[in-house]
Amino acid sequence: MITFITGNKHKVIEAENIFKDYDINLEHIDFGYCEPQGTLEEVAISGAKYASRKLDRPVIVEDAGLFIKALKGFPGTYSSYVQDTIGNKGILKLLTDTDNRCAEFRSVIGYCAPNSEPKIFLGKVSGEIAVEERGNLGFAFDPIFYVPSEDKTFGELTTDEKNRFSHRKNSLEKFIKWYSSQK
Ligand code: ITT
Repeated sequence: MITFITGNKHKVIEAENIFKDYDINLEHIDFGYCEPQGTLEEVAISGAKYASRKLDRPVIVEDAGLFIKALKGFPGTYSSYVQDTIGNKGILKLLTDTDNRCAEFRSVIGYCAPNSEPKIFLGKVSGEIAVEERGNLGFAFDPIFYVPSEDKTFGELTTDEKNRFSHRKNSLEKFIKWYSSQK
């Protein structure tokens, strides 16, 4: 059994959909842990270690972010704050008249068991920032994250479709491969 620590129910839905193809039981707990300001990797490492010790069980945590090239990686590690403040409309405004709309979603999974040190797994997906919000599926930045190969935003993809190639799919798959090889 692995416990996914997150306050984000959309992440849980996506993770459950990915784990169902594997022989690993996943439970979910919304257990607040203090996130230091730092890189995605630092946040995932400290969160996983803290939660595994507090709850005395193996856990995964995830820290994710949207990195926009023309904004030199912003909002990156500030993604939660930016989503809660200026939101998608604010991001679109920052990119008015910007030709280079390349962006990347990153997800870092931190895994830790009570008596071991944390391990991290990075997943990425490339895309572009759309010129307007499209679709009402997914969550947060999904309606402005456009995937050219699909000609759709993440907001227009079902969970199954997003899970074919998302940053979360890539990080969780790396984790699952490593975890399964440990058994
Ligand atoms: P935790 O409890 O797991 O920390 P969170 O929602 O705070 O949940 P993060 O800090 O990892 O998640 O994410 C930073 C921001 O990026 C936050 O506003 C998320 O909603 C958003 N985000 C993360 N993954 C996303 C995805 O797949 N699609 C759209 N937005 C995403």
